[in-house]
Amino acid sequence: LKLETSLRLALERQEFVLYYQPVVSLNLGQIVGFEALIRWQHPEEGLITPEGFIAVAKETGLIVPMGKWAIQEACHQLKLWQDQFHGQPELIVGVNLSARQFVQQDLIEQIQEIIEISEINPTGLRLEITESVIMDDVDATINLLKKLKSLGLKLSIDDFGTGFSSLSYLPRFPIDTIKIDRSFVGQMETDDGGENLAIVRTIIRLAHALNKDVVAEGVETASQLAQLRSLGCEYAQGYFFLKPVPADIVTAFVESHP
Ligand code: G
Ligand code: G
Ligand code: MN
Ligand code: NA
Repeated sequence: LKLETSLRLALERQEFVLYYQPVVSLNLGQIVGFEALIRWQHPEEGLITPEGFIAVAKETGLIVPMGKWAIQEACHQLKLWQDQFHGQPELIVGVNLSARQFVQQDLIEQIQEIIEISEINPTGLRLEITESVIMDDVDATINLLKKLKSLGLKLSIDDFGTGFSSLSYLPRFPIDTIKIDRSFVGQMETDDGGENLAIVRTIIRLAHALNKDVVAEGVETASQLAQLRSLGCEYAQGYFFLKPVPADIVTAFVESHP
């Protein structure tokens, strides 16, 4: 079977699941939210990560219905967490939004409908958009981002630093959070010239100058964590804390670390 056909069937058969990776506050030492990441629970081959299928999903446009399902599923889960952890500091759930999803004519209506049907408080939803989405038509992008923001949700730029977006546009984007790409964090302490450390430091300063939160991705060691803390980074995610896991495992984790 062609992968495209298999993916189409998998969507119909509801074989996709969301895994969640905690985002941790470095000041509070607490989980402040999660990033939702799609997985394919294949009946014969077991759990398949997006590396194996996301490129084909993007090329064929299947990422549009898959991505919509992911937003619906993440909002359904967010509603459960908002009810269960009501009264505790708000948990933010981030969902990736691909370029093909971003340019759909009815994107705003779709997201609005998902928010209404799931009955979430939209302040707990964060859509993660990469720089590549943002580059094409800047004014149209800003308009669309403003409409998304008016739904009450949060926005982040994902994989920041890898897309060569013009920095001059950044202050005009109504985004809340900048996520530092894990390639910089991963090489922060190992490259000879210290370029990656310089990039991480610069992104953190830039984010703070623009009043944005900053999340470091791909933190794998205690030493990287200490370095990020000393640079004033407030939030991080990565295998050092927890790899992406099913919803019930992160629920148990939050219950035991109130
Ligand atoms: O979970 P990780 O393995 O490897 O995810 C790889 C990439 O797949 C992520 O960087 C992200 O861009 C993409 N991805 C994962 N889950 C989703 C999703 O629910 N929607 C979209 N649009 N992309 C996703
Ligand atoms: O591109 P995006 O940021 O949406 O996707 C995040 C990807 O990074 C996911 O595939 C996730 O599984 C992966 N990831 C999360 N934490 C780590 C980490 O500490 N190290 C590495 N190598 N990958 C990570
Ligand atoms: Mn992401
Ligand atoms: Na990223």
